Amino acid sequence: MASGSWEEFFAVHLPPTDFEDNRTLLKEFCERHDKYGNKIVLVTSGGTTVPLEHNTVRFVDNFSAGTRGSASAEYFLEHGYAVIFMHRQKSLEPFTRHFSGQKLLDMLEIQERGPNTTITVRPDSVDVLAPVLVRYKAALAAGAVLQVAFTSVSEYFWLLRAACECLARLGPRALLYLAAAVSDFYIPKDRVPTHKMQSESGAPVIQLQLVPKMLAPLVNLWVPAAYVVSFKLETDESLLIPKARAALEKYKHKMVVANMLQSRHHRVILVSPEASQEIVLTREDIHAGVDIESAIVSEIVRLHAEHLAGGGAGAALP
Ligand code: PAZ
Repeated sequence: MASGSWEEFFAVHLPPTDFEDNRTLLKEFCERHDKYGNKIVLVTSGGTTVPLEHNTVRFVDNFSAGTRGSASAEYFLEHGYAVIFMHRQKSLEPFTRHFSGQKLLDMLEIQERGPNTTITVRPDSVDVLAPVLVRYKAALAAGAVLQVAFTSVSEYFWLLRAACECLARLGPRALLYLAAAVSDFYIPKDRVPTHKMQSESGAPVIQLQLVPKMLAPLVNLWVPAAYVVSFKLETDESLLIPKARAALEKYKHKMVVANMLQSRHHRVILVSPEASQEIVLTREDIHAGVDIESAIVSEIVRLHAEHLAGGGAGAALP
């Protein structure tokens, strides 16, 4: 087993404590939707942490709030996909993302009449709440969403591999939409202290190591027939497209959605081996609250359908 390889990562890092429960849920979900010939998308969302202690008080984190993943999950449901939403614990989730902070409480009114207290939705909030509630209840009734959560990078990888192993049975009907911001660096298990680091010991020297690239086994071994879309985030525009193209060349998957940190919510570039296509929201779109994920997901759904119609061989951007 090569040092720094993905095999070594799984050999060294133990699965999370709730792993078997999640694996059972993933298996049941995939078997059920496979039986009906449904398409399933795995949406990964939010950022992974790198713990600095085994009993974790402190960790390295990243910026991702799960905006992209949670919005995309809703649009995939609208397109008839069953959705595995694999997200960072406490990051944004489909449907509830519309009511973060105190928004939901502000939509409610309370009438306190002794034991007959009633809570109602403010009349001016019904139009906001009702459409989201209708879509949420429909997804629930159809059993169309399964949510599983991770926190650390190792929990993410264990869940990712388990989800892939369950999705493999769907062949090309499985779509992977890997929008999570996964740490490129971590601290190997044997160099992580058990207990909270103490300041009396002086300033700690922390040496990070490269995380193995899981896209390679994912594309080649775990879900070889699936339609795989990865994401690439950069802060230096000159690196964005070259790095997206390099990833496609290296891993041979179907698409990279390239985005810049500063503009990610109104501009992305869909890069495929054959072409690239920019999606940009206008000022009016942004003002009207249009989600860029609506256009991203529509285009990916179109390409996935072409891919399926072509027997899983490949489909080109316009
Ligand atoms: O979660 P968010 O909406 O704030 O950000 C989305 C994103 C930038 C994390 C995503 O679009 C993305 O690029 N993910 C991959 C990041 C990476 O290069 O690892």
